[in-house]
Amino acid sequence: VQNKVVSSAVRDDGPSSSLHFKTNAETIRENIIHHLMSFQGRDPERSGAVDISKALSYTMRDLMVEKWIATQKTFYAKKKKRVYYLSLEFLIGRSLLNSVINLGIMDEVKKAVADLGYDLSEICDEEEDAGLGNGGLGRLAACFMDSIATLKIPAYGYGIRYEYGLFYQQLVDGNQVETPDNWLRYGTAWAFDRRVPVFPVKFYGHVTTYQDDKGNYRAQWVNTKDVMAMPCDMLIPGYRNDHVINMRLWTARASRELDLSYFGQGNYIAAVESKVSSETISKVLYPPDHNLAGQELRLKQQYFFVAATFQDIMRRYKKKNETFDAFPDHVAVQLNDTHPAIAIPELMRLLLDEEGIGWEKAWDITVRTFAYTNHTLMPEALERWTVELLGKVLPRHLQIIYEINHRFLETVAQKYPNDGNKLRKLSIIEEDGGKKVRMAHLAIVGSHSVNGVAALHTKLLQTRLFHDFDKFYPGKFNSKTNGITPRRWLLQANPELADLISKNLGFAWITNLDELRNLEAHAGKKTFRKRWSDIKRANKVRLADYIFKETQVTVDPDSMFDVQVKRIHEYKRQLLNALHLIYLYHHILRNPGTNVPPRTAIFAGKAAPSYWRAKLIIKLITSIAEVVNNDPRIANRLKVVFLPNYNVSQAEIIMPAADLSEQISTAGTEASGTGNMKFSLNGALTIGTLDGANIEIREEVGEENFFLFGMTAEEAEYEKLNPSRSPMQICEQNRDVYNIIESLRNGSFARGDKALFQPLADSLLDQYDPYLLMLDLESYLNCQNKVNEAFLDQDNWTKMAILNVARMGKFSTDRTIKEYSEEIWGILVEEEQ
Ligand code: IMP
Ligand code: B1N
Repeated sequence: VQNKVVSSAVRDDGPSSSLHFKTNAETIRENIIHHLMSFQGRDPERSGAVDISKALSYTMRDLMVEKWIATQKTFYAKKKKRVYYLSLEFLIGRSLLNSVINLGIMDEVKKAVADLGYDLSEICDEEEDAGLGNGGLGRLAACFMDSIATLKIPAYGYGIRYEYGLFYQQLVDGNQVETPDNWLRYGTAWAFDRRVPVFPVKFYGHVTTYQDDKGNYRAQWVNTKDVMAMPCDMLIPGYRNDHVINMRLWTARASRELDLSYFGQGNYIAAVESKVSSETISKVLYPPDHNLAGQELRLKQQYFFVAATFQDIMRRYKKKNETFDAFPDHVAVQLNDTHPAIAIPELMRLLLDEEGIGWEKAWDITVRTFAYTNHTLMPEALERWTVELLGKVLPRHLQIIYEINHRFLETVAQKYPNDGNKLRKLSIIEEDGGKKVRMAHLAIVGSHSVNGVAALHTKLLQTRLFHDFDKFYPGKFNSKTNGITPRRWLLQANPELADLISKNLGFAWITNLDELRNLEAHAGKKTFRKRWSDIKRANKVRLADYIFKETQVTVDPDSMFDVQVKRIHEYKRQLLNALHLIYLYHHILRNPGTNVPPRTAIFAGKAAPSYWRAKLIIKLITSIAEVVNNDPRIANRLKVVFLPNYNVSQAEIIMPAADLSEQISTAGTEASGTGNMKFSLNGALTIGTLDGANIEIREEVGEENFFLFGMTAEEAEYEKLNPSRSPMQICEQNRDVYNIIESLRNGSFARGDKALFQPLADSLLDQYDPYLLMLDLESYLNCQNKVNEAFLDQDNWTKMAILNVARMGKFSTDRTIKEYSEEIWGILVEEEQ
């Protein structure tokens, strides 16, 4: 792949200043050679791209370490309030090109690498993705880190250094097959394993009480099994501002290298087994998104990283403070969904049991410290731990949760006397069907802020899912629309377009995305549009080459690149997209003279390994591809491609090459979406529903530059309760629709196997289909017709694309992070001098 690298899009006002290391091409080259020899034992004359890639990464890290130390010192010097962003996922992707860009030494690095006989893009392609996340939630955390560093906010990311990230997806006979993502196989240059500070984390055991020296009874958690948490830091450079922050990712280590008590019993193997079992905690990322593993190991992962993180927070706080009164003035903790919500009882435990602070004061500190971000409305994704499991793994926390709930329900009872139903609905403990702890309720009660990730999502949290809480805590709920970092998603991924923009607008847009608005004035210029569409075409050629390399399918760069890339999930409705492709296939066969523009439908995304229906949807798409791509009557007017192993670096190739972005979830199901923003920022037009951030994107880019279809969230809700038409009726009334469904039943796409896709046909015709595919299908097909017509006028399409990009300023994570900072964390963002 030609991963072309930014050149003049990066300001040419020289390298950003460095302290110890000089950053000219010559010294960078010397450093690469030094790393090749001293750390890798390689002969520079016989080194390959892999070796150079690693040596260059170490060279970049050296540059960042100094800036990181200086940055940390400013935090101490200015006694700043610190933010801790707790997330079980950080989907970083690659770091080399990003660090070169953010350090502002592109030209020097390119020259250094060229002097060694290599092209920088080739070197960058050697890097493994750090895939420590499932999808949007994890990638958002990574974009946040970039903006936090760029805005110089005193913050840290905290998470787990999984040994295996999200599984590697292969397609075997069109079916998804998962293999382990062994990203650390050859080591990574970016992660610093540290020997200090190492913290013990307790599990199991039981709780006793004792009288402390003031005569107070205190709980003590004893007889625990301990695991050690070892820090591993990854550095995150801000964009050309000499500011470098870190993510601290914890690795599990046995509490003793080998448990000596086993040796006493002469049991060496048991000693090793016990070590291995402790270390499994940080072994692997759980792959289901929007669904619960419910497993003990997942709970242990959550507590493991939370407990280690809080010991680190306390250590740092205690360096400068004697008491805990000022804790919330110095520490803000943002919970990325409920995955780290066990932090709430953990902070209570530390304050009560370790510091001997009374309940009321400890609770006040806790609530003022925490803020919680909700990322989904899907009921099956709301975390609930059985009381049995929580009590076994974390007995003290269960006690504290019960006490929190008891006191909370008392305040509820005061406000709503004699309303048992209210108590049941709000309780942190779910009573029916085996007691469970509702982590979302715990997070709401234990935080001063609860935010949704787009306007509609927040409104639905307030009116549906957490309606009673919103009434009970007026003002606690707030909205923070997601964003993406323009550094990675435009400057890095689309260097040619970034270059064109910078040549016309200057460089301010890179850190102030609203500046893109000035592109509007250029949309009317023919020469500008020509340049624009040439760049889009070049990006499409690059993707076409990549598609050929990965799938051996040839696609036409002049066809419409119609793209849906995201996790495979019923609510995201990849199936709806597939139904349209079947329609198009039938349409072309029946009307060989039709003037629909040639289309290449591109899919990518992973299905959770145990989500058989999502896997069947992958099989359907690959099966449609097999039929359509090989049907000579279609004559290349429709191609279907499923790219295996969607990840961040693949997204960086796909986004710049898309013409049409498919954002077609059932209204009211996608909390925000962020892929939608990446496409639009790279000049794709969206076909989408009024869901998540689509609504705000459409508001910004203008309804005339957005292909809207389908029901609203309100209509969808209403239809579920009072269906206006049954899927069966729709099928009977519309010949095209009937033919689509029929082709799923008659084996047309299954080499004659009538049973294979029957479950999909059945779900479509089920009158209780929660995702309402049939009810939106006609509207979708009509809208796709409008897309076809619009695409025939290429010049106008380009105009619309330019206006999309020009109006995407709102969706920078710089704006999102400023809002979190000022409205939740209480930290004013310094304007750049
Ligand atoms: P931590 O905040 O203790 O994790 O330390 C992170 C980095 O901040 C250290 O490696 C030091 O470079 C710096 N640092 C730590 N403590 C202090 C301090 O008290 N004053 C100034 N800088 C410090
Ligand atoms: O978070 C993204 C949003 O843009 C998406 O709309 C939303 O679907 C996504 C359990 C999740 N919500 N919930 C998850 C991930 C892993 C897991 O184990 C749930 N992911 C989202 C960013 O706000």
